[in-house]
Amino acid sequence: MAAHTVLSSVSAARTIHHFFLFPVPSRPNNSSSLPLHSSFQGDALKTGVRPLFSLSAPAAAPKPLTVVASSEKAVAVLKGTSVEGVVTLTQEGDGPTTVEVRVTGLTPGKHGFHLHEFGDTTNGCISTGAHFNPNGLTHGAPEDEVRHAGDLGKIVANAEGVAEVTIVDALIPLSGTDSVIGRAFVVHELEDDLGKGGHELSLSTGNAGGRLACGVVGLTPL
Ligand SMILES: [Cu+2]
Ligand SMILES: [Zn+2]
Repeated sequence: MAAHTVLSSVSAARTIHHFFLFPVPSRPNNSSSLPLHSSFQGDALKTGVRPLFSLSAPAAAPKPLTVVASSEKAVAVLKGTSVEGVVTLTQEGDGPTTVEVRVTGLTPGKHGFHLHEFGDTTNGCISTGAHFNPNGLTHGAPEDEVRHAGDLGKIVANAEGVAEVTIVDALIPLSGTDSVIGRAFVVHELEDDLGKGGHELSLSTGNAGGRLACGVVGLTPL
């Protein structure tokens, strides 16, 4: 049962799906907490009193009111010593968030890629804190049910050091109580062991090594 999808990658045409079925079993209130879809089907108020300024047309029958799902878009500009990139996030309604990633200046191969808790870079990427973990779980793979919300797995750089990938993930919304606006993406030196490496850091960070670049997620026009 997965909440995360990698749609495409320049270095290898991979497609990895990480969708939760909705509603997310571990967060039963999640889908109902965001009033993005609603309809009103109540009765019109009937007082039996004619309006003071009577119009010739009869009162319109009550129509169901539908609030169209909202869309949100956000961006993070990643900066490091030699690594940089741009991450764009879009979300429609309370659906999954699509994350488009392009990072340059990497060593070829796999690099851990996470959403960290704080959008604070006063002390460089270290002050972004730990992985975003609103549910108090241990570190895991994006496909795992037990994972940090911020566990987005890895990005893979090609021979030119460019990683380009599109990820779809249901645990990093752009609104609501678990919104990721104001938090930060971090690209790591090493591959994330997804909690399975047996290292003392495996269940907290995936033992992904140093932080090469980071950027704060902020809202941007659609
Ligand atoms: Cu990280
Ligand atoms: Zn984690």
